[in-house]
Amino acid sequence: MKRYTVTAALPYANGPLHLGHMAGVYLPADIFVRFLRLKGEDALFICGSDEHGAAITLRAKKEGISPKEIVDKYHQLIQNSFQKFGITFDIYHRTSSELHHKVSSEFFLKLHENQAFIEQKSQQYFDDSFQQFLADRYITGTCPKCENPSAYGDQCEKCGSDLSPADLINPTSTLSGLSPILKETSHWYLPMNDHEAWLESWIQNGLLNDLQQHNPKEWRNQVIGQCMSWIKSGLKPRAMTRDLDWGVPVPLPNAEGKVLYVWLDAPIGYISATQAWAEKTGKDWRPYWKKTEGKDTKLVHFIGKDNIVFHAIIFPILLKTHGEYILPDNVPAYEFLNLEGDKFSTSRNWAVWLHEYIERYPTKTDELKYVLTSIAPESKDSEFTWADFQQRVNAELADILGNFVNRTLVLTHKYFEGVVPSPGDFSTEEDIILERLEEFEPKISELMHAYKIREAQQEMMQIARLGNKYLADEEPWKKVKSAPERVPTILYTALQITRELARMAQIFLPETANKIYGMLNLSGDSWQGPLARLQPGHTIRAAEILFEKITDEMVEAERQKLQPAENLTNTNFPPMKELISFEDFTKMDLRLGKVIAAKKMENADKLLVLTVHTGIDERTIVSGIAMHYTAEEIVGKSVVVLMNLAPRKIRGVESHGMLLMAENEEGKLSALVSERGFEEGPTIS
Ligand code: B3M
Ligand code: ZN
Repeated sequence: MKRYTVTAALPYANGPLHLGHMAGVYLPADIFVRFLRLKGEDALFICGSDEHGAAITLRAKKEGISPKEIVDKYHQLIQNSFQKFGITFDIYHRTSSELHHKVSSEFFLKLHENQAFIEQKSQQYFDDSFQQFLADRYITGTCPKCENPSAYGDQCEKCGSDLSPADLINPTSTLSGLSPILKETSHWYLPMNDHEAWLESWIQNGLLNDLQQHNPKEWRNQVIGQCMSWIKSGLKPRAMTRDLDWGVPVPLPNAEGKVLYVWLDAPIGYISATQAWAEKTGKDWRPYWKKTEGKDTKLVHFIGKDNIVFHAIIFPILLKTHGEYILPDNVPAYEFLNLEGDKFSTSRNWAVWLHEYIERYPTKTDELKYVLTSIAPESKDSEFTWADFQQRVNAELADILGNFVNRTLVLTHKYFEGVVPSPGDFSTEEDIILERLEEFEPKISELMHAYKIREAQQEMMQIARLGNKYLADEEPWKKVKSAPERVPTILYTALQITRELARMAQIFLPETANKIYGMLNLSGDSWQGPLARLQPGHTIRAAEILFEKITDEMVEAERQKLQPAENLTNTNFPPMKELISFEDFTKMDLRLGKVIAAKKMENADKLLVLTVHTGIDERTIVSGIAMHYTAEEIVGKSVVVLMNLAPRKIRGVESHGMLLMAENEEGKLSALVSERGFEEGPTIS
């Protein structure tokens, strides 16, 4: 028996889960664990909420409640969704727990004792108005690599580059919208550059101290590729602490106001969760993590591709430097799932939320599991659409799997009163089928061990296809008249196919497998050893429909729900300018005026020379709006005029004031015009 510690990335407790999360982490991890358990392996499945870091505090600020309230709210919601969707964690823990704080502080101290860190002073961005240092998501600016104007201090989501605040062009505080100042602070850095040599040999060849640790052929190409490109471009020291008041406090003297970097404490969360599980169940946690007690334990991290560096480089450095822990055996990382032609986005509300799906379709969890596994982004990004969901459920689950099982059971009742018949002589075809049935389990096991879960599910569907074709070829409903002696053998064979289908379906479609076992009047089969046959004389139960067809109405309704929310946080807009006082504002004399004449400025594409009637005078204003209005269009318009702007000569013409315009997302200007019924001249207040 092998021992496995299987982890699934700890979701940030800052929002609900959507289908992208499920397809690319939790569902494949759950299928893998269900597989191991049925194989009789000792598999522990660990997860929990990631409750620290800027992801949480920024969300709290946005919702106007405390970080604690945020994590309490979303921890509950996420945990519930997992449970209702049938994700079978042995424990779903949380990093705000006392135990986690204790475990991660001790881990940090041990690293500190082993000289894992370098303490270093540096100048870092600081928001003076909020009195806070600006790390990670607290700062945005232009990405130096792709010029995305809204890159974060830790990462550019557009080009995927890993950044530090100092890399950003035009850095801006996300707290105040102001440009930050620089201020000295001191932090503990992990000199990742010192670890390049062993990491390279371990990741590429599975070797550590010349000992084989894992088989590099089992690792996904993208994971090895991403790690090697990090290492090749040179690892840099990375700060492992932050100036924040939310997180695990740095357990050292003179570290007030400092907490552990969320990516230091979160993976340690896997260990603290294991300890919490052990406390609850009275088991020993150490064999699942420690080198001495768990030498042969396989540690497997299921993650999304944006977490590769943390699980395949940083956490292994920490585990190795700590000294007592095993390193991961594999880090199966998933690419991204898109939704109806666009990226999933929480801020734009472009998502199908898991808890809402479960609420609307509580009896259709297997349908969703099946589709998400069919399109799992194992080697490249993939896409979920409701039309594809309908197609796969109707044409595959209902028409093939459901149809085959239903026909088999209904006919057994019809012809043999629900009792498994005794077969006569098998045809060559049937001999081949019964032999083939023995081949699915080893094939699917092999695919599962290679983390090819999508293909493994297809293999399971082959059993249903085989059965469906067999019945269609044999037509027992006709043979009952033309060759009645064949019918017992046909249904006996079809029932064996049904049982093997249920056995394999247990990992992918647990509800469906349960239903089939219920109908077969059995309670399930392990994956150890060959298939046990249904014996003649065994009574089965009534047949029920496994899958209802997905209607066009459901597809339409779901598509309608996908209306992106009004986007108030559009990151294409420039950030707000510096605050001004009310006194500053009242200095402006704003009035309604009417443009009574206009002409283009010679040799200037953008400028119009306007004559504006303001109520107290007629004045000349040079305005840069020629790309948006022709002279003819602007004449007669009522406009808002800034009256007391100091006169300025523009191309030789003196301009007295300014027209106020509004600019849209594409940079198109339009005049702020008056409501009807106002005369020109009054002051605007
Ligand atoms: N909380 C999830 C994410 O990056 C992050 C994973 C932590 S795993 C230790 O979306
Ligand atoms: Zn970029």
